[in-house]
Amino acid sequence: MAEQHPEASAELANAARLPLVLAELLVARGIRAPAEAFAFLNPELAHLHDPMLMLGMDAAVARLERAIAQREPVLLYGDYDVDGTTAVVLLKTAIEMLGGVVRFHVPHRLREGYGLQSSVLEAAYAEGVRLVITVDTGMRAFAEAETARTLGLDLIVTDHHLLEAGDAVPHALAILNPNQPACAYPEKSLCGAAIALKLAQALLERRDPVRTREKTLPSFLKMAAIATIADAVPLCGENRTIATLGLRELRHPAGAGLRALFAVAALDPAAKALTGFDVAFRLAPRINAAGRMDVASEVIELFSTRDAARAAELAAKLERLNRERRETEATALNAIQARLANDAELAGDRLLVVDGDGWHRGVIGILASRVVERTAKPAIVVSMEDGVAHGSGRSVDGFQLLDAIESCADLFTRFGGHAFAIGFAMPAENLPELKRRLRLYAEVHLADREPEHVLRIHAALPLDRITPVLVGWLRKLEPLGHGNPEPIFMARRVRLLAAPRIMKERHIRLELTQESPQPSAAAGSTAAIRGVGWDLAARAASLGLKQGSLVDLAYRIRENDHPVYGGLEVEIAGLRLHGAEAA
Ligand SMILES: [Mn+2]
Repeated sequence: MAEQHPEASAELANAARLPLVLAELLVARGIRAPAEAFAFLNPELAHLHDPMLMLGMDAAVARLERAIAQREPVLLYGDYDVDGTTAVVLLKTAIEMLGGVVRFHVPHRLREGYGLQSSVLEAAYAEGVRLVITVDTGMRAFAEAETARTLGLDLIVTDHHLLEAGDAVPHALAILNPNQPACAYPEKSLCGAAIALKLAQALLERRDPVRTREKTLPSFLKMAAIATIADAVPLCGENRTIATLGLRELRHPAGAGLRALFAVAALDPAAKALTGFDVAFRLAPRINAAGRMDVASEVIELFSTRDAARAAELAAKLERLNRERRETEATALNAIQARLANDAELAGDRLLVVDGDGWHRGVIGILASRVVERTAKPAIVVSMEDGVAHGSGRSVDGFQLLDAIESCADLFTRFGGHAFAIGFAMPAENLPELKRRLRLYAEVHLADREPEHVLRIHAALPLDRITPVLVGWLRKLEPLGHGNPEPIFMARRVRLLAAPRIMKERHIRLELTQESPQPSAAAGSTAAIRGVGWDLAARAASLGLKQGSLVDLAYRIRENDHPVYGGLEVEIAGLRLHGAEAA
């Protein structure tokens, strides 16, 4: 069970007049005061921080205003993922709205790779560009920043990636990154597109504060919300404001690109409000597919075009690329599974490093995530291609993967990332040495830690307390995601009113009722509620579940919108026979 603060929860529930279970969930998110709770549950524009609080913002705005006034071409240099491409779209739109001239470059993932490239800066200079703004990249582009300085190009870096050890930053006219120690900006975990949003906000507010607050800013929040959810930054603080208000704006997409993308993803936000889940699992993969499999610049065209036919064409291409990506991913994942099943030494490692020839570099990050999900261990997937090893890694809670990688810095030609996700490139012959060192590193840093698929229970909630009113309150926690997880509840002493019904040989359906919490209390049987357990048929059989069995459940609340048997139900995340705690 997650850490409990019963007094703080009861106090908050009383003071803010909230259901106790909601107060418990808020306290678990570090919220103690009623005003904080109110702000969390009711995000509004006024919660966005003043962009001028960000270190470097003054200088960045002044230079950009000069460029706009003189119609000097500005080069936006992005990254190829959702965060990087939406960041380009955001700034491009803002600068063009103010009358400026924009060019953009998003590197080709395979041909150019991650990060700023000196050759692109040189070409831009030759074409008359004197101002370059990076988005979602640039924090470690020391050599390229030097190229810019030598050429006489002004460079503004906007990025959220962590600083190099020792806090050194590249030489630039301004660096917007709240992770700099000297930056007093209150929200440290903005994604790249949100930092671009803050720069756009600063520019627009200086031109017309009222119109910006009322009209422009809300429309910019759409793109920033997609990136905030897709980039898996914690959905609290300013990120929550951006995500919530942006999702709300997405109900009425004005642009041809978003409309076309919704159509291929079979989403209709006007009919059914978008959730964080929709963005993370239906929109983001399609946007990302462009950068993974081909050219991310088409995403920028998609979100910039006013031509519905062109937008439909580009969205259809994303759809095709996403399907290709899924197939590529499945093939490689099968190969990895086979490797782990057949290589006991590898499977026993605390930090997994799996390599293969020619695995598509666009999907190695997703593959690493899948391996982490299945093994509960940090994992790095390496693709070998033409003598170069490209790696992408994902971590587990409490293990700083970037630190592990930094301890091997001399092996890489390029590396970077953050606590949970890293990427690198190095000569293929360095791989055995990397594996050797990481194995030692993991022995020291992951020694006292057994991989476990922990089911985190957030609050106790007997089934008879699930009501439409409570569910209405819980809905105010949306958008759910990283840092603001969907609550998992615990109910003890739940009675099966019938034997489990098996569906497709794998799943179960249950008819449940909550017994009184204490065995001694009068048997007050309450209304029945349906339960569904995906892939739990074998578990139910091994527990010998039958009509009358008494169980403890971990569950999520679901609203089934089926016209006949719709209503509230529980999705079972885990179950055991009541009284089996000690087992
Ligand atoms: Mn990013």
